[in-house]
Amino acid sequence: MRALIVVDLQVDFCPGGALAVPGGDQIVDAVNDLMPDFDAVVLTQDWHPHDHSSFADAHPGRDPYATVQMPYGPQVLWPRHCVIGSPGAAFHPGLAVDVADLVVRKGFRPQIDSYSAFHENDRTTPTGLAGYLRERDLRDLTFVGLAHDFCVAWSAIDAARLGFRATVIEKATRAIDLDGSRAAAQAAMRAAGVHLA
Ligand code: VGL
Ligand code: ZN
Repeated sequence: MRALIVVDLQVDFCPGGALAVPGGDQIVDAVNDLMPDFDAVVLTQDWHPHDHSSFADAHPGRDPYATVQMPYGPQVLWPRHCVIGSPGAAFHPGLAVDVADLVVRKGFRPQIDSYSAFHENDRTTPTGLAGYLRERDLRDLTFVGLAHDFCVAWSAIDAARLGFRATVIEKATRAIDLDGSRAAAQAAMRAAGVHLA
């Protein structure tokens, strides 16, 4: 059985948002059109407390997009985005959210970020999504959404490592592309056995 995993298609990641991904809103129609082809649709939602440790303004003297060392490893500092309950944390208004079976929120623990839909950035604390998918026998996963080079890539790589079949439909994603992160993410996905379609 096949699931479509729609990653972080939220207002703050679209043009005009706090952490806008170029062209982020251009994929909404393509994502909606894919939904009927799957046995299940899962949405992920980046969902941060207002003082989340991934925000640059929680690190006095640091600029957005700098990298700092956290107890769990390197962390890019982001502009404040997807604050719990804020308009920017809402799904893009054109997204067919009613079709979704499950919404997975991530990044809600103040001290740790969570790019992947499966694990927080320590790469061990689970979100529970793997158990949900296995229990429903959804073994073949297709990833779309934002951002290609962060949350989509980390999710697809984790899925492959966890034994799922993982595909990314690249035309239904857009990248932040920070210092070549798009090409690096593509290489890492290929190395992990993710299919790039
Ligand atoms: C994301 C940076 C920070 C993403 C989320 O959805 O790719 N990127 N939070
Ligand atoms: Zn975030």
